[in-house]
Amino acid sequence: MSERIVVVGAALVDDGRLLAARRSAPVELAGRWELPGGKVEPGETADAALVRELREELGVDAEADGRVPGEWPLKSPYVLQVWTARLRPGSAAPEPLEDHDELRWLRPGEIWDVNWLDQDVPAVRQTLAHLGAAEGLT
Ligand code: 523
Repeated sequence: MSERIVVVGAALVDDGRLLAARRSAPVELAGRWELPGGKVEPGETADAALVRELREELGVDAEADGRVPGEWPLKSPYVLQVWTARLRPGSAAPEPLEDHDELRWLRPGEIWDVNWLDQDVPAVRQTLAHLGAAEGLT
């Protein structure tokens, strides 16, 4: 059927802060900030992909909470979906192990201080609308 491949992004929230990650590759995306994540593999659920990507890329033990409504087009055949996530007790703090060269925990009022990837902007906006008040992010 369709060639659509889901990329999951994590709205990783901790203590009223949202994690943003600065991409180091590929060159056309390097220096721009994203909700960290990656492609869902064949046979994998989106929330499992999210947990795997966060372990690989950031070295954390995270759990997915639920999906932020909506879906944002990326370069075909990819589409971006966002899941909220949190660190499990005892998790290491996130570190930029691969794909990223800097991380920032953004507090309310700092969310738009970083140069988000164009396609992440509507996803971040929707994430804030979805969980902002409950998580103290707005
Ligand atoms: N995006 C994107 N925003 C965003 C993510 C996680 C990904 O625009 N928040 C784009 C960037 C890439 C594509 O989605 O064009 C795939 O993301 P990537 O490279 O992080 O996926 P991986 O880690 O699964 O890719 P591989 O290196 O191929 O394993």
